[in-house]
Amino acid sequence: MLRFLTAGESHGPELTAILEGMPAGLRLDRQELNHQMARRQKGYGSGGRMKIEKDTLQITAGVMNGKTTGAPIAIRLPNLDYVKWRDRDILPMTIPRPGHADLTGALKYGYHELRLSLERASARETAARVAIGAICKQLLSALGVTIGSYVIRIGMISADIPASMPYQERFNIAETNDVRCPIPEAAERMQDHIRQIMEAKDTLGGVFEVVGLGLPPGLGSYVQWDRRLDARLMGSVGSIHAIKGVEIGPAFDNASRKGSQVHDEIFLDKGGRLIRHTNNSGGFEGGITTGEPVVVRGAMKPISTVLNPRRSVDLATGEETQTVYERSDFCAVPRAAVVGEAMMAFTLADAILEKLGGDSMVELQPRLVSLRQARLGDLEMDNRPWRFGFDEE
Ligand code: EPS
Repeated sequence: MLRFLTAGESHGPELTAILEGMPAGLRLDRQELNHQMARRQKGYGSGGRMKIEKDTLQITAGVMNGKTTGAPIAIRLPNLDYVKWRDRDILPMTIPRPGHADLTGALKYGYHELRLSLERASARETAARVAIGAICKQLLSALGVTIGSYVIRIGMISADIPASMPYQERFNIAETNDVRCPIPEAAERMQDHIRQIMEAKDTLGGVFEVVGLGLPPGLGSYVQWDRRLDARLMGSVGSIHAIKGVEIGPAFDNASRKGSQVHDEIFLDKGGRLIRHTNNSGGFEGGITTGEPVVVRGAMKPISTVLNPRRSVDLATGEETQTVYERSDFCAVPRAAVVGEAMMAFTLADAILEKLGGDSMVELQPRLVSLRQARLGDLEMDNRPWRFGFDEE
């Protein structure tokens, strides 16, 4: 239902994004859109670039007088760093940096200059994704869905988050510190860890958690591999730069536990609602939302650009040598969490539109209200023996 494309080089004039499939009649709050852009720019461990950029959206199509029209939405995000690159001789780049796309890009596209890989493979592109995600978030918000994130690990330091801590509280506290950690004591240790790694001229990765609240049950499907919404979410969060592992809920912990400890038992509350007291499934059964919070974790590798030179080969001279440092970040996990929100927002908005159809908000909203809920009254059973009746002529 929803599609998006981005274009733009890291140090080129601008990033461009097109989002197609948004229903008509969604009022967009521009201040809130730019607030989302600013959230992606904050995070301890960033390099110098974030002091240069001030990402502000320009919407040039698909929105008229503050409301979506149903037409493709076009977004421009200027790169303020471009002025330093235009009209300047660029030094040749011939030594591929391990972990970056320098070598794979040159192999794939037959480049004679490695910077061409860097320019498009750069995580600068995530600014465009956050712009797309910010619009999707406003659609979700109009449908009662909230998305938030927080960091649960930076390098060796992990935050021990009590299971009873409400998600909204985790989001709120994460917003108050520059490592996006919901446990202030762990946040301080994460900051120290990043400070030490910067002094050691090295980099760090980590793990963030993105959560969707207020989703109706019944989004996604098990009937075909590419309709499983948990898999679609893993793909979209896993497509973020430097994300090398994704799990739904505590999937890797669940793998070492017994089934009786993992599966979320079903209870009936006094109002006839089918409820769970745990959410080890991360909000999915059979690739379909249960109505519990949707929880996705992303594992980010350490930033590939390391101040300490790494061994590599100069492709121009054929000599084994060392990498040359390019300005970069030291740890980008707090910022990647915000990008994770954007990718979740896009994927869930797509799934909701798939369920509700509708070209306009006026059509969508009543359909949302009429969706079947996890309630006894919505699940009438035949409750009598029956036979398979396949047509086997
Ligand atoms: C990036 C390298 C750095 C980051 C950049 C991603 O940029 P530069 O090479 O200009 O210092 O700051 O991220 C952004 C510009 C951004 O907006 O997030 C990389 O190599 O991926």
